Amino acid sequence: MRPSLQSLLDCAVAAAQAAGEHAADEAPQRRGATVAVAAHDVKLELDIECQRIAEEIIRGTFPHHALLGEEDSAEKRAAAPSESDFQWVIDPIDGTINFSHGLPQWCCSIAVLHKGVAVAGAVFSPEMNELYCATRDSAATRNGVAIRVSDVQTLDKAMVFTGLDRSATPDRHHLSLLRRISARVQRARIMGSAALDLCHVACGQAEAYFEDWIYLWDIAAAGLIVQQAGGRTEILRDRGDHCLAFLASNGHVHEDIKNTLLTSDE
Ligand code: LIP
Repeated sequence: MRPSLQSLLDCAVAAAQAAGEHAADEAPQRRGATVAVAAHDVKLELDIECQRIAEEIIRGTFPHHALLGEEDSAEKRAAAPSESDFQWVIDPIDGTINFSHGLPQWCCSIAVLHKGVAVAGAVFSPEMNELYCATRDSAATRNGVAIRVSDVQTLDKAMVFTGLDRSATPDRHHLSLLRRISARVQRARIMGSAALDLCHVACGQAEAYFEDWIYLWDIAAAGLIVQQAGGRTEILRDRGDHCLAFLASNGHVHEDIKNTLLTSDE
């Protein structure tokens, strides 16, 4: 029997809260056990611990569902796909570098997809004391209160979140995207957590989020939350291995921000 959306959401919330609270409890070790995986990026052993906590809760309720997590090994990624129509997508600590430096802008993000479409999601930010939720057939909420995207209609009044341009090359700076967006919008910001950036769009605190070379686990739950808050999301490019160019907005500024992104100035 197909589980109800509410039962899926309840499990996502329980898993996100357990993993997030574990990370918060272990915060004194936040600078420990970091592995530099790339320029400007780190991995924490705590990421792996938190993913395992979330997976245990999910498996305890839905033992036959598929699991995809940011910390999965290459072998697990290469394993034969599950036969289940349901796939859980886990980012145990989104905003890892913020977390490792003691900044509160980090969260645990958990979504569940049915046949590839997000149907329930939870984003839990322990140090900001915020829980964002949505299912495919319910309004998005923050701490149980319905949230909605803003009515801002034009880019010159828009706050836009983005990240470092990971496609940077020797002749294309990490901040080229920020420069391009900044020229057109009221303010552009790099806050370091895609999931929380998207939740700020869902709450009407910002009008758009865009990032290239971002992963499915960073945006799956919060992308659904934006949709259920009346916003719009779009995969501008699928780069393979769950890596995307992803845009979300309040809907009103979507085409303008998309044109800004697709119009190269280099
Ligand atoms: C982070 C994203 C952020 C991006 C960072 C990093 P992580 O996810 O949330 O938007 O700019 O490079 O990918 O690695 O902290 O889960």
